[in-house]
Amino acid sequence: MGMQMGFRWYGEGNDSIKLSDIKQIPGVTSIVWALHNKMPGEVWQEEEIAEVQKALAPYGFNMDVVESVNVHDDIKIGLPSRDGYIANYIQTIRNLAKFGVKVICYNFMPVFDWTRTDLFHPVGDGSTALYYEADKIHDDPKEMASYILNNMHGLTFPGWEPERMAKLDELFEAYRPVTKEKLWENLKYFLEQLMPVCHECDIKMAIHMDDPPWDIFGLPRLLVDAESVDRFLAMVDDPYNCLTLCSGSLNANPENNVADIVRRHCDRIAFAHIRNVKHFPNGDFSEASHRDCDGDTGIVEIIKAYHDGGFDGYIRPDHGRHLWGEGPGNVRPGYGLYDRALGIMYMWGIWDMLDRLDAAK
Ligand code: DNO
Ligand code: MN
Repeated sequence: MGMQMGFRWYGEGNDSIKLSDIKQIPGVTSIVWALHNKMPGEVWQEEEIAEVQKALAPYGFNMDVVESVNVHDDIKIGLPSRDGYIANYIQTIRNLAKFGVKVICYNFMPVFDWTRTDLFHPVGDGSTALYYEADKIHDDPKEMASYILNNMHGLTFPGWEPERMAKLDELFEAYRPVTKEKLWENLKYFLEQLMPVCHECDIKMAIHMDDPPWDIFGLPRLLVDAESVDRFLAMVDDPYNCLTLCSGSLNANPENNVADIVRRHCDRIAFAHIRNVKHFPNGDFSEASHRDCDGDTGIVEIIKAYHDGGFDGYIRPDHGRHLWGEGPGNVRPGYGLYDRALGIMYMWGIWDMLDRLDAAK
């Protein structure tokens, strides 16, 4: 069957990109979606899911992949209240199953989702991309939060919403007892409750890699390299406990070899994110076009590893650059139309050629 191509879309009225535009990108069959108005811990109701189904139906897109159903902090911290939130998560899984959802992407990062210092950094050819400047990362999360709020063009990005930032002290206090080992335990507890339901519903849980893949502000991060991926898969050794293997997140650390991880665990990767990253000597990195030589992630080798592994899961271009008039005010950082569409054609180019070579063997 081969890889199944997806495109992340933020929903009617919430994304400037139209489904009719996505329809024109060759080979896209899945819309990667979410109910973005939902707070972590809330149950996703059937009527709300049905709305998305209704929007996708005229275009023939499936809704097989959700990114993300976010995990409530109490589950990550391991508070007694976690059981109630896990019960809600299970109800959401059951509701999603009624609509044929196959994969749920989520992450287990404390407090923050991905972190960058510049959302529209010039790449040098007139386009811009997400950028991480090591020197601009403040040790103090409050300073960091105010830097972010002042430099993100009035945008909020997941985990860094002003309402959450206002409660930063409380959140950090709550996470104080959560060591890295404790966080692993809490992740295990969460997944073990979910697995029987995932089997019943035929839905895979696919954890996203931590981005960037190292501890920040003294908060532990788990999914950071090959060793931690091994540990994660062995910890809950179940075919429904899977990865969202994000090439760019992992490769922010140049030591990580993403193609190796694909070769090792292809059958446990439910969802592949293809993102290219370029490194600079002082620890800075920029996101780049998907073309192999524009970054250091090894995109050709990664796609080849998926192909060799007989990958038939879901894949999507991850963050792209902002091109051809896309910029602050008209595009979600990293989620423009054009560069992701170019990335898809690049992936198909590699994939189709590998198919052809196999057929000629
Ligand atoms: C993905 C990023 C993240 C991701 C979440 C998954 O590449 O854009 O925001 O969606 O971490 O939970
Ligand atoms: Mn990703």
